[in-house]
Amino acid sequence: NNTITTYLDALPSVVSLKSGLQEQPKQDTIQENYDGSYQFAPIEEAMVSRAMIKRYFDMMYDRAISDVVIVGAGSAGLSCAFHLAKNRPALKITIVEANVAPGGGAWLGGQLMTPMVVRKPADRFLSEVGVPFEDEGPFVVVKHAALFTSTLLSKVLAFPNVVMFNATAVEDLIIRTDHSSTQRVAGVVTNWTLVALNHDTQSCMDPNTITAPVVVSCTGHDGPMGAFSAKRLVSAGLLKELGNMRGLDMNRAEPAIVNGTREVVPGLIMAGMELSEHDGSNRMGPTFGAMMASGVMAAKQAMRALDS
Ligand code: AHZ
Repeated sequence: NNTITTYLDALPSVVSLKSGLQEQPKQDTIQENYDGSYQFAPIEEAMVSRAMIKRYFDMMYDRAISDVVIVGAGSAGLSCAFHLAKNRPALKITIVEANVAPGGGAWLGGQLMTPMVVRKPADRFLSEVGVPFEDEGPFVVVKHAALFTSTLLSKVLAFPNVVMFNATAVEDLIIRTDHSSTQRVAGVVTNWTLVALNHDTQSCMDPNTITAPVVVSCTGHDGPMGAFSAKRLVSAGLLKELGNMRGLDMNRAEPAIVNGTREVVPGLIMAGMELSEHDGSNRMGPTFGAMMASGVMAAKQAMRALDS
């Protein structure tokens, strides 16, 4: 951390507001006027670059060693991060999300429709996060899925111990063999997603790593990027074959995902719809309670693993 800070601070200062900016107002005279005379505090472009670069690379430097890495910031991954960050403020929780926009499929409720259905008792998670809903008896409805996702995301990012790298893909797992010849996941291999998407068109672009004693994988069901860790476990010989997600059955699917949330290989906990590909369980379609409860379950398992 200090190395980077010192290096950046040692660069020749570019903050020379003397030339070209004399006509700018002094900071203490700046008013927020909406009468056509709105002004901003003076700035040089390099100040903006440095403000971002320093924080981003300080963050990467710090989180190269994390306590928990959560792969995928969909409804399961974000629910896991919320429960973990709230209950363990001292843990370095690092979320890696391949998409520019975190949230996975939880910006809509189903079939491009906006309301989100959550079966009880997972409505308790909504109350804990502060998301309002309408009670329909056995289930509740959030008026817009984006209200759930944006509220949860804002709460997760506000925890001081959470860092999120979005537009960053997990390309591989770090898999070590311990003294008893047990293979365990010890972190993730990452690349900016735009790099990950261009491995076939450019010469070798090596990745980066984040080590952590616990990785929680929540990359969703199969798709261009989904079920990432489940598929990697198969190609790495740690899982014989994918179970493959089965057809839709809400009543079977939701408890199977929540109760099946577990450490699938040492060091790797799997949650959310990725588990349906790993275990061969049903999909539930547009009901999101299991994603929240599976995320919470994964957080509890992560705490247990760290304590053991
Ligand atoms: O971008 C992905 C998404 O935000 C991200 N992701 C996938 N592969 C990644 C990788 N590195 C980093 N290699 C990666 N990030 O993971 C997130 C998965 O979110 P999701 O919403 O797809 O999954 P979820 O399990 O959190 O929620 C599933 C919601 C579903 S699907 C479904 C059905 O099809 O029946 N029903 C529900 C409720």
